[in-house]
Amino acid sequence: MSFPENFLWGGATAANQYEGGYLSGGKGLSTLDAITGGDKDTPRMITFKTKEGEVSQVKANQSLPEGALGYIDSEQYYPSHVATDFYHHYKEDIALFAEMGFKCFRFSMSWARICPQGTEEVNEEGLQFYENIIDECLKYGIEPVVTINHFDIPMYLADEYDGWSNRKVIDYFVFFCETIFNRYKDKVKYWMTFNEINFLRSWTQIGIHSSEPQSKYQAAHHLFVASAKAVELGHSINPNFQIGMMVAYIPSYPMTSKPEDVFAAIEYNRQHEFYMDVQVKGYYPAHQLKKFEREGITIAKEAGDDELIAKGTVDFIGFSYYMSTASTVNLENVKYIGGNQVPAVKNPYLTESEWGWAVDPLGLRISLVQIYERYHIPLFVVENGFGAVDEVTENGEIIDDYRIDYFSKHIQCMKDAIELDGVDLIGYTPWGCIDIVSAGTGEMKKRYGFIHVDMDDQGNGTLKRTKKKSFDWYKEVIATNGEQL
Ligand code: P53
Repeated sequence: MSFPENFLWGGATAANQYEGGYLSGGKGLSTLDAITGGDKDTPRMITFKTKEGEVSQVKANQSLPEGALGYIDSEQYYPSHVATDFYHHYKEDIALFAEMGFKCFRFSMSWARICPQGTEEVNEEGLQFYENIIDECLKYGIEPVVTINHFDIPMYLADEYDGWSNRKVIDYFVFFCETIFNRYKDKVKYWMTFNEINFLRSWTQIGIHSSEPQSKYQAAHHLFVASAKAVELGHSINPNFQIGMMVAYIPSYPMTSKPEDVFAAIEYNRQHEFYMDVQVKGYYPAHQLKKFEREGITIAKEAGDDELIAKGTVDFIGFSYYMSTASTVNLENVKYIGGNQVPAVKNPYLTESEWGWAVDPLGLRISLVQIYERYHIPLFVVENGFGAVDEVTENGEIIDDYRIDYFSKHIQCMKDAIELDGVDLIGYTPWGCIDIVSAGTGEMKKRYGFIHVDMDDQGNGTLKRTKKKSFDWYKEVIATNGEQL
């Protein structure tokens, strides 16, 4: 058998895209609670109040005026407020995961549910909510895999501290980690600090008002220090903890064999390798320091930061893989495709999803090989999947053969990476194993799940759960430990 016997088959979600209950049980506001819905053509917006008290909005990836405060506008629709209501459906949902045979379930803890302001005041009801989820998982022998922070920050820390640009936020984050490590130390073994740390750059995600590279990299430094401290602390609380980093891995191929294109791909790939280098090797890579020098970026460090980063390296690399891209210096002839954060160069050998994400199963094997041979620590594919519009037939079925096709090809490539390349892969958690709100577009229409949830882009729906065709397919994959695809 190619997949190891204890391989962690499962699924993945994130609090703000799934839970809802945005003010229930003592939860404080998170930045993402002030981000509107949208679709392919309508960008998500941040609603806020200026220092002068005026209500305004900007695109979710843009900067905010200094002193602007996140604001919930009753005229707008915010998908995080109900999402697909895991808050009230967790027992039903985890029972469905168990029915599929999940060995693990990756979810994130909302910082603002546990520390409503992000500071050192703890909300017991929030802690209990996650304990219920964990207990429900353990009841079925499902290993909880916790993302400590997934794409948001308590609103108070954004409003009062300018989020991660402020060093004080490191202490608050470490306090949050200490709280959950202590509480769940005998129940949770697998942790990841920050989701897709290489994408953290906006008010939405890290609470910073400016979008200048200087602010972004200063905040990244604080995230690195916080993560390193969390890793050290976690290991001191329970030496069996496996604490990982999490990166969005989008490998870029040279468009041609022209050496300049090859170099362009190297430069593109450094964007994610930088974050892995710091968190796995424990130091800033030379090319990044040179880039800072060239671009006039100065990172304010405190004495001891470099040592902390060197000591607090992670136990495994969790990464998301959805697509690859291509790099070239001849930009005038290329076509651009969706991509999520930035337009991506179209690779003429690949087709794309409706949202313009290139479908490239071999790219997953390429990623596994590239990452493993660079870092030599265990890998965990913690996100992968196909966002698509699902049609519900007249008799209520969802025949998602396109999703089955996507997954079977990707799983085959993971198998090859284990069997033929010797990669140490510990698990696989397809994204949005049950339908949840899209992070990029804020819509429900872009679905990833094995389980359909009746909910639309305006927040209408019964929230009823229905198994898609892929549900039984994935159940069989897990039952045969990846032999039957
Ligand atoms: P949605 C961009 C590119 C690759 C992964 O994305 C990304 C993003 C940011 O949107 O994010 C991860 O929902 C992220 C999840 C997200 C998932 O990809 O835009 O960790 O929160 O839902 C899929 O289709």
